[in-house]
Amino acid sequence: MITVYGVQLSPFVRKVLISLDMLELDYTVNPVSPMDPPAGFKAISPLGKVPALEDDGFAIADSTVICQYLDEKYGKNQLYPADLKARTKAWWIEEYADTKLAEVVGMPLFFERVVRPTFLKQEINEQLVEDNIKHNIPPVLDYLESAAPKTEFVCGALSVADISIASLLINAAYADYEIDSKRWSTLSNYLERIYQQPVFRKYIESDKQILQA
Ligand SMILES: N[C@@H](CCC(=O)N[C@@H](CS)C(=O)NCC(=O)O)C(=O)O
Repeated sequence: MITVYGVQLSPFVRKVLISLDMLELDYTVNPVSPMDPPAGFKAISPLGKVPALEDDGFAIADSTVICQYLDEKYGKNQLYPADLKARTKAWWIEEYADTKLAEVVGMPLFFERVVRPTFLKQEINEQLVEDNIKHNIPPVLDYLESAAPKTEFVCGALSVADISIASLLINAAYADYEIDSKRWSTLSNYLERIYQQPVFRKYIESDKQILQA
């Protein structure tokens, strides 16, 4: 029995949920908010962050650790390709997304424009958002434009590399940030291909319902 701890609007939680769907595994979600975790949550997630996952009592935290565990235990290299060079590329893109891309689309964009007003009922620091959009996001998208494939996905078939990038950039879209499809055309087309995948469409649909509610 697999339980995922975390809310699906978190890009790291969404990454794990989509990975579980790719592996066609059954799971339940315990919608723990990292802002109000239940007592004892640190026993499952020592840093107090989401996602965490429990598999028959075996608890692990961090989306990358979780995805690697799931692919090793249940996958046949669906999340990380078998070929070493392709797998290494997936590790790098996943790392870049979860650190650098998350840094520019997490707190100074999605948190400010969505979490702050919707869930915390606080004012948005729009100046901080605008500065971030002007100065910090473009170099990251420039790099992703150079790394995005013109056809298919980063490692050929859909892998954790694509899931990591798209899970974060979906949140940028929810925060009303539209990627300039002329300046970043390869990236825009690549993202569209990912969003059309059934595993993504399912979560995009349910995210919409959560955000509307
Ligand atoms: N590297 C972690 C990052 C997880 C993360 O930062 N989660 C955020 C929610 S999107 C969180 O729990 N933040 C609460 C905190 O930093 O205390 C992963 O890949 O799982």
